[in-house]
Amino acid sequence: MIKKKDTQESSSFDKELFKRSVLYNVKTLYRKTLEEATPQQIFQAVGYAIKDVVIDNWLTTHKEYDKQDPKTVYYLSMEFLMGRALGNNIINLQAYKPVKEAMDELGLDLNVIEDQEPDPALGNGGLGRLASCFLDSLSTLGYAAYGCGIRYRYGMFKQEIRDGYQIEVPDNWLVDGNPFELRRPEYAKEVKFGGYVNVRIDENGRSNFVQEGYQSVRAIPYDLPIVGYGNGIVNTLRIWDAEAIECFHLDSFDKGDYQKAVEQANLAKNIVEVLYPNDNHYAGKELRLKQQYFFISASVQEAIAKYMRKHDDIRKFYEKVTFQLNDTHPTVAVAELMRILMDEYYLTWEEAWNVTIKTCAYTNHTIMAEALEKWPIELFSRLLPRIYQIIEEINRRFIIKIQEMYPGNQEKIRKMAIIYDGQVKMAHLAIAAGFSVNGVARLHTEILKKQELRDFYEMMPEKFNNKTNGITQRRFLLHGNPLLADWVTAHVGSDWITDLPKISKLKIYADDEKCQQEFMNIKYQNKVRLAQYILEHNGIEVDPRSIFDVQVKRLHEYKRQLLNILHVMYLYNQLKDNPEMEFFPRTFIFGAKAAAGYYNAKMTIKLINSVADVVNNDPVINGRIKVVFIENYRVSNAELIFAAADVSEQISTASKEASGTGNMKFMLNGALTIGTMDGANVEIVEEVGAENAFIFGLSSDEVINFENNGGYDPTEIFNNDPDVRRVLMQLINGTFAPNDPDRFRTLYNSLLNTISTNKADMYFILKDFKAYAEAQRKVENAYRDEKRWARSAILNVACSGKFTSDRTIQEYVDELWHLDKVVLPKKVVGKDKT
Ligand code: GPV
Repeated sequence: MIKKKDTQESSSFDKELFKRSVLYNVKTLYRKTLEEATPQQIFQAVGYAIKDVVIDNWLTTHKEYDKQDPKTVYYLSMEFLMGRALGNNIINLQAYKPVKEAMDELGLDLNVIEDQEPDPALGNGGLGRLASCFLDSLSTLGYAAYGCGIRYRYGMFKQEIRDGYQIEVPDNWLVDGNPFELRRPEYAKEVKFGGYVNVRIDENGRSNFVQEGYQSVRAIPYDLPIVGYGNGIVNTLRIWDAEAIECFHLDSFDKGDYQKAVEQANLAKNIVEVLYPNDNHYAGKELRLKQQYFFISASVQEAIAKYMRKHDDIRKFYEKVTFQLNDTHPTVAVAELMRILMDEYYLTWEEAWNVTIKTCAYTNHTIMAEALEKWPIELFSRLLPRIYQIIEEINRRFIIKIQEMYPGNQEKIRKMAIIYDGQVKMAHLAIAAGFSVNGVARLHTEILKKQELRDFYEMMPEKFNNKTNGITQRRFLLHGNPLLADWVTAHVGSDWITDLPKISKLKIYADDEKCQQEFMNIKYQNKVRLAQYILEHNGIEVDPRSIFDVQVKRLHEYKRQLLNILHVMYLYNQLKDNPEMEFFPRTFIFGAKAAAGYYNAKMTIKLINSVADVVNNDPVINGRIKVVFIENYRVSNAELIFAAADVSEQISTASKEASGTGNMKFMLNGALTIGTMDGANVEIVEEVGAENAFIFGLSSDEVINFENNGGYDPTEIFNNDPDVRRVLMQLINGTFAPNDPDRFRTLYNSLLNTISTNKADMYFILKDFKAYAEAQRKVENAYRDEKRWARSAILNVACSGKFTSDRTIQEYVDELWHLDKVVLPKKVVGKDKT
């Protein structure tokens, strides 16, 4: 039975006013009529019209914050992978339908207009996207929050595929201007680098540490509005740009000044130039540390200045402010806070420490060893002399604490010191100087406690806690999959938009045949939509009746795209041997960017495209297997892809994926997971039931066991399994590279050769191959039973309630941040401009 159709929209949006505003903007911005304007210009005009509506709520929100003085979280992050703002802002203003109508009436297509917006891609992958989901939830739940980050001139590179290889193209996302940003020069801050520390006696006779002989840049904030869903709350994402500090007049500089001025101008230009495109990997570049200190110093300075505008006792800073560190990247914040408290507010070490340790909290996002940030002392102390001095003192005191707890135990100091072996260890600093250490899924947190951070957990168990990640259903269902969103609302009402667990009411429809058909029909339409995108962008025709089997995420060996494509090769061999065998047509869809310097990752992309060339064009296969690599995977096309997926590939080596969040987006859109017991997959299966997913492979305990005992020997599998051997030989016999049979030898070596690499198959691909192939057979059989499949898919949607970032944020608030809920006076809620 279908319930009454809830309206998902506020009725207060003034459509006529909005239309006039768009026309006015086209005129004043471009001196054009609508007919003359380019699509990009129309986007800008619509963007400014929406910003106009948002601005009023933004003002009201901050007036109210001023009145109510709520505690505020500063989410400090090198990355915010926001995705497009226009559609999301319209959704959260509850104005999608009137805006769409307004556009129709002006003869415009809202989808086309949305497509003009460049994806703000100020992040790599999961970590940056999580930060963006968190901001959406903070506003929607009504908590005062700032996201603080960097306004990179170039975000994540654009990926082009040429001849099957990835080419990186600069992402000049600001060329046409960003209608949503607001430059705030009145909040500019100076940030100092280099020089040396001196002791000076000030006018009050106090001896003071001062940095001298430094270079500095001016940090200028740009504010982006973060619109809450239907509640009138607008928080701020503050991203910092760098400008040169003018310190000389052209007629009065000597040679030294000129040199310095040029250097400072270069420093400013370089600092915010580009996002480092490494995911889960630390490269140790000096410029990266400069970026970190740049945005942290500016953000901490401003947080303190803002606090002091309303309060007089800096010693109680922590009562009103929390700094959440998104991984170790912003960890210099603890030392910068200490510096300002001591050097500028004259707090004693003990007083400053008491504030710092109650203000800062750290989230760990990986156990991958190569991601751990360790800066050489030489570099660190040269670039940040005063900050280094403070970290030395934090370290000295921390070691005393270790010794008190473990007298005479040198081993503990070796393993836990913040500065050791010529390096500054940022994770150790973050753990020692904060009140909380959290992992991002239950399994991940347990591994942190038992393995990676075991010594710290034993010493300070009270700091450790779990916050399983989540995603925003506003972007990834309401905006990304309007057909399914409307269907869900028609059946269970619209509460799920702000209360996702309510979506569990769908369970009663899982066995309803009519609902099953409706669901499969919506999925089919979404597959048609994606097939069109693939045809337009890849020139490949895919059959929307085939199983859409999707792996989209950063390319990384631990995520095992290689396992997926090796399995495709295996299926191809089977069909070639036995063309008449029963086989349900399947489209294998990949999307992934590889870090520019990551050879194996880039060769995996080439392999996927090479397999695609052969398989897609083989008449024996006759379209039963299609392989598609979607170019330039990013937030905007992700929304189309999740909506169209039947199968969600979550096949990381168990223990390696801290949480994963794509897994949740697929589930919310009714895809079934094929995956390992890793990260949040564990909790997904717990919610939906093992019978509605396809779980395979080694457990994290088994993987960790092998690792602790020197790995395993893949040659045995190679020797005894002819299917595996055949696939591996095809990597080096030219099957997919006829002109260059050695092209994929490095990939082959990574799986087998213990000579050229010191460990073979570090990610247990061969070890898990058989189990994966078996799980894939189960997928195929399950899909043949359409009713059963639809039932499972509906149950995936219905059981996704736990994985909203609203739940995650509420846990952070309740257990760590203790923010005050802000409610706006009734009359402004959902109201647009007057
Ligand atoms: I550290 N993550 C990421 O995207 N980039 C990084 O540099 C690091 C972690 C990811 C993890 O790999 C995911 O498992 C996790 O879901 C995500 O962070 C958010 O916590």
